[in-house]
Amino acid sequence: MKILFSPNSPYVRKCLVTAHELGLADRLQLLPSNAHPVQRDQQIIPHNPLGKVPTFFADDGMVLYDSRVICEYLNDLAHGALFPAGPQRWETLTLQSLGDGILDAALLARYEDVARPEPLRWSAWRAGQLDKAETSLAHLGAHVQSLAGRVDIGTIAVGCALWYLDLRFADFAWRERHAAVADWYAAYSERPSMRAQWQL
Ligand SMILES: N[C@@H](CCC(=O)N[C@@H](CS)C(=O)NCC(=O)O)C(=O)O
Repeated sequence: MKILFSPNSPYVRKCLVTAHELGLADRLQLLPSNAHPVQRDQQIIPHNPLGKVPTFFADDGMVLYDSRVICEYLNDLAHGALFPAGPQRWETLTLQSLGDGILDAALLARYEDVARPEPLRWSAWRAGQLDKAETSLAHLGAHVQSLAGRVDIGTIAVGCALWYLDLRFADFAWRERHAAVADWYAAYSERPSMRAQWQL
């Protein structure tokens, strides 16, 4: 199995953390990529017309994107329990959507900082994106007891979102306002899957 890789992509990381939790990380070969919304990576497009990473190549030749599909495929392959069945499934998938939504907003703010030409930047729009992270963290803080002891696609997505906020938005200082989430993440980020480092 192969995956188009970028070391700072939180969605790629989400797939790799998932693979690690499932005992599949060693079976994944990392391939170089340069996904960018403006200088688009032409080598990705024949496989994934969106030109994004993660893009994943299964051993049978099937190509999968995006991170949600890749993670569920890996879970099925390993007969894992990261996507629970029954009523718990919907809560877990919604938590995944919250983690991914924080990432979507943070990535848009990041592109505003580094991809958009300075004269075209719109600070209120950037602030609006980071406020999505803020309101989502407030929601997580109010329901933090529901995260306790859980390892599934929901907590993986949230963990990767917090990892990315630390990587790109240290000034956002989310721990100062969301102590309960910080406590949860302090323990969760010690998991071997979250501590693992990947490089080409
Ligand atoms: N919803 C997608 C998001 C993937 C995504 O936006 N990846 C970024 C890198 S972190 C990317 O490829 N950006 C290039 C682009 O926007 O064209 C997923 O979950 O995989």
